[in-house]
Amino acid sequence: MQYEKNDHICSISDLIALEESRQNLQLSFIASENYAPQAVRSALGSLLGNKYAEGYPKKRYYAGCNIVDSIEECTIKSCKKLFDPHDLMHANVQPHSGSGANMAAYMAFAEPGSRILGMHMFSGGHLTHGNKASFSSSVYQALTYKVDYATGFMDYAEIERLAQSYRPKIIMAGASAYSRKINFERLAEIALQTNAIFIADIAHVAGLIVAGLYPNPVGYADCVTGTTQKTLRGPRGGFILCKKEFAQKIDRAVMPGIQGGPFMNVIAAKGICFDSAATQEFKEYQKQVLHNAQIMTQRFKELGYTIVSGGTDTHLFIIDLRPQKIDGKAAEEKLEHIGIITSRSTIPDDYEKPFTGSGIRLGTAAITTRKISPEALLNIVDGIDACLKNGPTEYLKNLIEKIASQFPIPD
Ligand code: DSN
Repeated sequence: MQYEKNDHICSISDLIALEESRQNLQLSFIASENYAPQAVRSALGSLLGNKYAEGYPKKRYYAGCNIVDSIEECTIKSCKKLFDPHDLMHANVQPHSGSGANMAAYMAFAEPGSRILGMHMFSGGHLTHGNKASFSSSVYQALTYKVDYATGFMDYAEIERLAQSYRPKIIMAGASAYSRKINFERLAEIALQTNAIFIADIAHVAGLIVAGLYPNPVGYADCVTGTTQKTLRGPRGGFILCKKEFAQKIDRAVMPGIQGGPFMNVIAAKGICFDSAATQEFKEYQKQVLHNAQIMTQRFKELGYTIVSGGTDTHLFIIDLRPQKIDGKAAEEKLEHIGIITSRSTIPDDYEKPFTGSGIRLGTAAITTRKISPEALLNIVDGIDACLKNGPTEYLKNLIEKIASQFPIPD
């Protein structure tokens, strides 16, 4: 196969060419991935990466920043226009990642040792929402809430009960593997009642929010964190919106709190991403992302698979593979052999560790960028089913390569 790694190749440019080939010939269903357009990639590779600009526009610690100041100001403006049209919030577009954005948000609102309440990883929460392997649990005293195991949906009465008894300084909402709409208004009420700061992490659903297909926490949350590389289809990176009264706390927590110099090339690429997300074309793309996730879950259900929570309101869904008697890691590996790239996932009442997981998570943001047809998507689901049941075959690998070449990654 053209992208198979040869251990004798140690030229980075040759390896980049192989990776390009792999991305073209395989199909990404990783919910946190997308194919960023050429304009975003050009900004990332531009000489803006040469510029040091510690500080914020017009308040830098280096000379020569007048042009990058304008770039950062434009990016902030575009970010606010997308998520905060009523100008309620302050935006910081410097976080290098979503984890960094969450770290800065915690730092702005809570002293080390303070209590935080976030979603348990098996229920779909991110590592930084209080998982014991993350700073969010070693620096803070984290308690996690779980979805209702019977339905797979968030249990707001239970979150309220936990918030009232635990009295956390911060309530964190948002997820990496929860496919349903989140009631941000209800969580804001719980935070208000319990005197907690409410942070909403929209890393996964940001693109759906700007298209009006998912609730926007702006107006409810004290602080919103997000990433640009997932449904937003931009560069790898984070951003934060916070109520204006918290602007200084957030800016200080990002720099000098946890970061030094901002990546000006990435900030420019975020600006391009935000501008492209404001277009009608992007809204149509998001509708299709959602539709494709629904086509896939429907077909998987017809084939007898169990979808956690019974379906999806987003770009992603999790298949509970326990009835198929295959774990997530084994399923991920089998599918990789035929060019279907997924990520193993834990499920709410899992008995496996995250490295194995009892499920797989699939997302449709990347495949929709390739403008996949509904027919091809159904063929892919049938191919996944055949691969999980009977193992990877040359036939299935060729089928996926054929579909990949029919729906190339656009420039
Ligand atoms: N770990 C990422 C994901 O795949 O959802 C989020 O940071």
